[in-house]
Amino acid sequence: MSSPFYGNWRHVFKLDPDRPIDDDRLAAVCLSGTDAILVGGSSGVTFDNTVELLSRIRRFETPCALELSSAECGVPGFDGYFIPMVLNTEQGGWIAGRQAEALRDYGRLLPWEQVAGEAYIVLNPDSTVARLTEAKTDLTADEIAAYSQVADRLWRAPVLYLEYSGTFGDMAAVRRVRSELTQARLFYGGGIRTAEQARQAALSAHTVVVGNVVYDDLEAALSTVEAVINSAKEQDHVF
Ligand code: 1GP
Repeated sequence: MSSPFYGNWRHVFKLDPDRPIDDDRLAAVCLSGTDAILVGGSSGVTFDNTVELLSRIRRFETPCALELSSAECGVPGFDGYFIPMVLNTEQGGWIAGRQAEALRDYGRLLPWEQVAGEAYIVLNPDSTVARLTEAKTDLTADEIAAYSQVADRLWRAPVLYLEYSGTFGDMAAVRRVRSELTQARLFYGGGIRTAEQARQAALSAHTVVVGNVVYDDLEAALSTVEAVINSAKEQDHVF
């Protein structure tokens, strides 16, 4: 079987269609050497602002994928699509209900060979996504590991996403999750604002997602690319 579209990603910038980004900043992000741009957001994402952002990213060759958290925003033309599911919520709609509705209405339109389920564990109680999905974020390391096994071993989800959006997470917990995975690729995102944090995240997860800092400190954001790529090279050398 060939590698999935995200199979080699080590560093990813996540851009929110609902947040303005000027052409210079977008060019710097796309030309930074990152492996891909992930388009997604927790609120205010529409078909129109997603189309607009995609068309601007397409001036560059950087691969670009969409997190499809609402069916109406299913814009064609991305290199890949992730369908998020939140594991640690008691609101079943975020686990499978919304996804089932979307597939009922739009499933026939999806380019399935470029679609991957993305199992989220949401861990920052103050993030928009945690509030929106009513995620149970006060998990122990054992509980995080157990939810990860639900995704990896029971559901065989291709991507497990530890989401600390807005705050830098517990790298020991992230490393433990990675060490216990049998097949899923581990995405880490949340609070990366320096090259050193990016390096630590790259030592802990397979793929490092950098979001907010793009909008408030471009230089710092760009420094995370080299930090992750170098860390990945070191690990490839050691292992
Ligand atoms: C958000 O995981 C990403 O979904 C990145 O988090 O915005 O905190 O970098 P930050």
